[in-house]
Amino acid sequence: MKRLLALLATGASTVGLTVLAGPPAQAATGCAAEYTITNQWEGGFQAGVKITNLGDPVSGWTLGFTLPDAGQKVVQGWNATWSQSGSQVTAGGADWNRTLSTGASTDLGFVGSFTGSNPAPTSFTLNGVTCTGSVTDPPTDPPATGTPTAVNGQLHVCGVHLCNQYDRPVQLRGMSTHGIQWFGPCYNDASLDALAQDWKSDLLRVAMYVQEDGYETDPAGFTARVNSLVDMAEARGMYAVIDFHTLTPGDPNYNLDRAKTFFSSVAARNAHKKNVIYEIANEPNGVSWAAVKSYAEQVIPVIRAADPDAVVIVGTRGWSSLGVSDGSNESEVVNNPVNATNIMYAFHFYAASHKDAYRAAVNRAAAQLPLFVSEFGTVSATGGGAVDRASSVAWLDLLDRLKIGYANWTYSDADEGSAAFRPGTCGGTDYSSSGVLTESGALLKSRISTADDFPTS
Ligand code: IDC
Repeated sequence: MKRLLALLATGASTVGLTVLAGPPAQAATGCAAEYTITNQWEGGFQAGVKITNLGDPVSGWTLGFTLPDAGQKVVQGWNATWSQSGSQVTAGGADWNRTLSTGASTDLGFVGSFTGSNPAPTSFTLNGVTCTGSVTDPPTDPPATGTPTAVNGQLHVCGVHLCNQYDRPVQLRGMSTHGIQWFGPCYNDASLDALAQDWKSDLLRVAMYVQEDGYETDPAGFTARVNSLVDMAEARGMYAVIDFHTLTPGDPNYNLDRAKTFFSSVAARNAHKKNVIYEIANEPNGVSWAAVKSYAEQVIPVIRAADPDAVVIVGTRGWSSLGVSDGSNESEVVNNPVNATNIMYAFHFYAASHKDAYRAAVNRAAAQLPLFVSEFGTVSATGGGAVDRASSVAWLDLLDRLKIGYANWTYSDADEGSAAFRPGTCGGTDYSSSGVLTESGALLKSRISTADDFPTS
């Protein structure tokens, strides 16, 4: 709305015009549509339409609107099947954005022509229902100066590193949620303020289990919850790793259709954000690298279609051990990499279980593959037991030296050694005092909160 008001005040040309359908403060029902003329020239223009489903989940949709001037025509559109009859325009969902969960958005657009004036349509329908909802404008104000996302901006893979907007390598250090189906109360404004401000965390990994009472039981609800955590991280200047937390069964192809549906939705909804990294399969296990690679090569294009520039993390064989836990090693990936750019490979470890042989593999692999430690624990691979301080410190020193980013399991109050908070913490409001931390939490907070080294030139 800010942009529309500014435009009316200056009487500028219609380029950049944004019209929100429906009164902005109205209760969210059904759908919202945001129409933006992104470019205009003599007799022609380009427009984008962002639609947000504010009603029940849909598995197919048709957008309808009227072009107000008789001379306005859709010439060619994208991200939907477009047609026009008289002044009525319809756009039907494409394969990859046909499913829209509650709260999900997708962006489509077209090149048009006009003969007289080029006014914006004023009313939109989604599956016949008039869109009266309002969407919050995507944040246009950059996050507070000095936050990880403000300094680094959109990330990309450069060689074996993760690079920032200055094309310089950065190491992101942060925490992973526990399963959001179990520990939802741990992720609120107070806990995320503590993570961003006290811990000075660069990232929040959002672990969305697919099984174990996770995504498969309520796709729309979990998609909305993930999106809201992405927003909460963004508001605090942190990156968000969207983790499709497959674990049992270990073959990610079991969840291939769910992954396509989920990622088409979250990628379209978050495409304009700079803080999102997609992790497409937490820990493949009991499955060949070839099967994991095949899965990745089907899911990555779905993400790219909606969000072309985001970094994607691919899980590896043997619970994301680069195959080491299955008696293999990184050469299976080096010799047969995923056919995609701007990707990293996941390496996970639990310090009390995985020691020198695993560190040696990471040390070797880091010279050849972009690695991201999207999950690790200071304890045993069960997630419980005692903190192995010596092994944890050896690992963290190695990751610092190699500039490999990491997320620690877990920012939760689970009753297990890997949790950062003592049991019961999430029932209260204090996430900051040292008394709420476990041994693992205290160690990680002390490591993560040291000054970042983010080059800016
Ligand atoms: C563990 C949790 C535990 C839960 C279990 C089964 O800590 O509370 O009961 O999962 O869902 C992983 C997995 C991660 C595991 C963790 C510890 O990615 O889901 O969490 N771990 O076992 N890989 C290696 C260890």
